[in-house]
Amino acid sequence: MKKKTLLLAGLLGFNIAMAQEIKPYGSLPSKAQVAWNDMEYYMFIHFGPNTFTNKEWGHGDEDPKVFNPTHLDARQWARTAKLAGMKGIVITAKHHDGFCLWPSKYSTHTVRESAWKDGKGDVLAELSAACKEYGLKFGVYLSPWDRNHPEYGTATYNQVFANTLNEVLSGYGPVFEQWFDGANGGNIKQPYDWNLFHSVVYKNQPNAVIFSDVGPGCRWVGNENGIAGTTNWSTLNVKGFTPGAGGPPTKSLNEGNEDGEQWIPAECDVSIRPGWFYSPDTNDKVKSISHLLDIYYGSVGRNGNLILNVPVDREGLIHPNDSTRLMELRRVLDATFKNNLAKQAVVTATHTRSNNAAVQVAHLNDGTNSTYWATSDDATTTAITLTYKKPVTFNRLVLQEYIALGQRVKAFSVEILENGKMKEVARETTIGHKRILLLPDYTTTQVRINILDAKAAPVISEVQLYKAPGVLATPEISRDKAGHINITCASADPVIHFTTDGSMPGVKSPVFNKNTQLSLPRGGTVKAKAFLKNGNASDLATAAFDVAPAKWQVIQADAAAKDHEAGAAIDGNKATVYLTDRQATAKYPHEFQVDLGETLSLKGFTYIPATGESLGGIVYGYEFYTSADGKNWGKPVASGQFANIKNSPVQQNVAFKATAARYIRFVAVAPADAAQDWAGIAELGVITR
Ligand code: FUL
Repeated sequence: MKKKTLLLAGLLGFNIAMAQEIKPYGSLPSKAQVAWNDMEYYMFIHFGPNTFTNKEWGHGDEDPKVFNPTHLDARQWARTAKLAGMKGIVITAKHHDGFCLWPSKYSTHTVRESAWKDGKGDVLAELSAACKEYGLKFGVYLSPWDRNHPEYGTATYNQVFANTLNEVLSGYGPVFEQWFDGANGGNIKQPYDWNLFHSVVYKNQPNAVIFSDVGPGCRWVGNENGIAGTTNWSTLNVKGFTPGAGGPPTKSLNEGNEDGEQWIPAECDVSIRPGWFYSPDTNDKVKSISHLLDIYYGSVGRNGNLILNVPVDREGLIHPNDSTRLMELRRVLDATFKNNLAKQAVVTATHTRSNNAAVQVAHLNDGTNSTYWATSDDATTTAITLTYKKPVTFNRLVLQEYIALGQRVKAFSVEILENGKMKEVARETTIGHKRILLLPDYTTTQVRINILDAKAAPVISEVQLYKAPGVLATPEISRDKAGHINITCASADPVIHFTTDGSMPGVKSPVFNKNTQLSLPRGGTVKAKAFLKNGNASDLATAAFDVAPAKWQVIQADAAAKDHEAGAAIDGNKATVYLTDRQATAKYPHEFQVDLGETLSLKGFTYIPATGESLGGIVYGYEFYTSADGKNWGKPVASGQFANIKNSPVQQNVAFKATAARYIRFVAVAPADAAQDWAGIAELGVITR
């Protein structure tokens, strides 16, 4: 080995002796990207005026005085992230409303103009110090789309944004990730100077990973559900694409591109609540453990990093409902990944690369992904076998590639020894930084991983096996049109206990089973928990209902698409949807009128869009009218846009000045997706409480 190459290998931080003997394959990660992938799980914090105004996209004209957290404690955020097992925090330094969480020189819409700490506070200073104290990495989100800045949309704005960036990236210590949001829901078009923005990032923070739809550090995964594709390449084709509306197709974002031009791994962003910002309306809607586990396995388990948003509340704290859930999740993950059963196995492989001290079969189960095993260059199919003296029971398989040398594996299968024969129990595609397979319990003395196809000699750093404890599924609470409540649980044997008085259900609370008659046609709150005989309990499910659509009737709607009749919008079931006729020539606006069957004091309405394969028709612009007689409607009681509904199609709650009415009219004014002329409603509801 030449001295120079050795030095190079050392400089690149690659693994010890002779690593250069394995030729890197394809697009490669930088050292910063490798370190970033190792972080796997970190916190997103959305915080700003929206926290106080119940908005998802502020308009930028909010009075900065609304920003006034009463007990802001960034150390509590950092402590929570640390205890949750997260490795860093990324905060919305500036969201679309333009409000800066630090006293920026380049804006007059900042914490300085707010009521908080008499304008003397600086959230970024407090958070970066707290992250340092707790050993967490610190990252920043800055939205180029700015609905406040007077220069937005003019030739000078790009420099304003660059100055703003420079201020943040030079003022608060090391930044591990720079999050650039591609969203732009406004009418003013501003061509962004991405080269300028990137140069500011790299000048100040050469190790920062830059997030956008096209990286260059990491990429948006194509949805806000936190779920990557089962096939997930960390490489992406970016030529011809730009961040935001000009981004690559959703499938590429979700699955990457095999042999893509650049190393741009997926980051899965999702909020622990339905919205990105805190709202008191969502205190009871923190995602369940079952849901969060699906997200964890769908992101970290599929070669993606998970950035989980935990919105800070109006006090300036992480709400106890969110932190409790994070700790419950941590307990489950710790119990799952405590005992690596692969460590007790004798590991063998069919093809091991020779004459390379860095390559060892023993590295496969040594518990670290900084060492590896590999085949010789001609062997792109191979098998790794774990053999046990006594049978082991497992239900999770973790595989990791040594990504510093590129992503290589294209297909693999898993077999176990059963009755003297090998039986295939899984067949999958990519691995990347980490792949976790969820399997039923298997008891066996031999597990084999067959690499069926690879771009080049597989370089695997880890094979791990675990036995995850059973987790009781969170109960699901639903209510039908008439107001009858149903509570189910996906786990087999538990007893479900519930309350309707707001108290925590315990084993002494009433039992819910198929004979239970529970009806809440006028609304109410149901809390439920599942219990096993041994005392184990699920996490808490809560559902708050308003008036049921028992007496409601559709009095006017557009022609409906086949199997999607108008009644589905008010049947209490969000799985059935009303879609206007997709073949029809009728274009926006679409109108929908309902007779509530009685006069109610209305304080707002709710809209759940139709999502899922081949549905769409998500409404963006809306008007909402009320009437006492179904004839005189007057001016709309509410109108506007459902902010961020395209990427995050969750229930929308719109409040308006209380009014007594028997008839309601929802007008879909503009679509979220300009290519879709039809409107869809999974459920329309009213707010009376
Ligand atoms: C989106 C934004 O529009 C949302 O408000 C949120 O910040 C999310 C993380 O990114 O593009």
